[in-house]
Amino acid sequence: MRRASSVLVVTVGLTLASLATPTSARADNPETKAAHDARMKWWRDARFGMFIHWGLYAVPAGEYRGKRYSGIGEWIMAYADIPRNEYAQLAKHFNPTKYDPEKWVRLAKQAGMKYIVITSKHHDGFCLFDTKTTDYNVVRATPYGKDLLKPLSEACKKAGLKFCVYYSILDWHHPSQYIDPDARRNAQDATHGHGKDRIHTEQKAEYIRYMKTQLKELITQYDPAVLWFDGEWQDWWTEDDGKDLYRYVRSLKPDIIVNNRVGKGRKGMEGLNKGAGYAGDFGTPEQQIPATGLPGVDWESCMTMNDTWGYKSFDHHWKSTKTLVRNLIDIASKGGNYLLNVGPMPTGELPEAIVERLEGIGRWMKVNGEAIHGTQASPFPAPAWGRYTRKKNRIYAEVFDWPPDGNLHIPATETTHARAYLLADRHHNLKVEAAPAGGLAIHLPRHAPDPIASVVVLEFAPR
Ligand code: FHN
Repeated sequence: MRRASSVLVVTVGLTLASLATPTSARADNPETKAAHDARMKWWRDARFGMFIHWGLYAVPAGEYRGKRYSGIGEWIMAYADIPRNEYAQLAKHFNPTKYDPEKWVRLAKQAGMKYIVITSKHHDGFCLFDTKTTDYNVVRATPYGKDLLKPLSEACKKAGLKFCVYYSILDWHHPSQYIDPDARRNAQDATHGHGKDRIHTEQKAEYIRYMKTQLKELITQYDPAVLWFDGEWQDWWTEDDGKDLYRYVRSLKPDIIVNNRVGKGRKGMEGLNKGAGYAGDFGTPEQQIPATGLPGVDWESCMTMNDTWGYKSFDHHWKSTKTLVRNLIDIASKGGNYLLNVGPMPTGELPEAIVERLEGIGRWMKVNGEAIHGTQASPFPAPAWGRYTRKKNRIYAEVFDWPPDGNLHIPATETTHARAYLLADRHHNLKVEAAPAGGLAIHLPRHAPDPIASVVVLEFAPR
């Protein structure tokens, strides 16, 4: 019996995107493909992670001095044009006494998430961790007075999830940076020139030292598995700066994984690299899913559950659990990871709408998780009725629209197969036969076991 992969070889016209080629920890010692694959393995198998945007911006929650802002919650300092010292006063009101990292980790794990990425410092420069570099941190500046990352990193470790941190290169609080006066004066957008951020050139080296000190604290104190950089778009940050920072963090922790926002590789919100050789280990599409799989490219779509990353009290535009599960399936079918965001409240609680969705995703994943975790991209183009993923000698057909005639057509090139069954009913074999038009026809029961997506497994005898 030939291996399933040879049985199911289908040439599909894919637009080969730029390949994200690994950048080594040391310029003179390129990482081998085998070493890179070993470093990326847990991340590729994970397929699904939790993004957490949390910080002082949760206090105004999208509203400031009686005005509500339509933009993303964590940009309130920009949208409300709040001077940095006035914004820093929010720290006095940040007291998440109901913070329960064990509960967050439990929710993530039961949802099938294998890693958690939390903002250690967003663009506002406020640090959620115990840092010696600035008093502008949760331990020194808030009534809460305790490190937020430490208990979360410990809860992740206990539960077997990877703890990861987001870190913004852009820092609106740091004295080295400012808004371009012309950009500010002429700002037509709601951000008052933020996004056109400048640095006092003579202070850039000092700021990079500041970042490296904080990154060393993050790596040595919390042992993150991924460093998720962001805020790299301003002109004063270069690809060489990114390569230097990439090598620096990998010199501290050689097996750490770093996204492509450490440098200047990404093409805007599409998130994939403009070409080869840019720093970073994976592409970062934001609020979108690539149209097709991208052979040879590691990528992760980061997306929100409503319309904001940081908590907003009046953003109730929640995606349904069905949409969130089908996004996960679509992304996995293309060989990517899904980084799904939650925005905690200033109390330390997660909005009930988020908890409900995580629990709903968990109910689907409890039955069907094996069709996501550890899978590779579909060997076929996406069918109209759903998606495919694959793992070893199995093809998983995630059926969104149950076929009215009860026949599911799979374009397998050979008809030799072991068996077919529903993940929701593993012990009942389904009838499989060669389809007149080629491929296989699997005879399904009358009703779909799950209205979100029902998974049919086509299992080929291992070679
Ligand atoms: O400006 C940030 C934004 O606040 C948020 O953190 C997203 C999440 O990927 N990244 C930037 C926008 O691309």
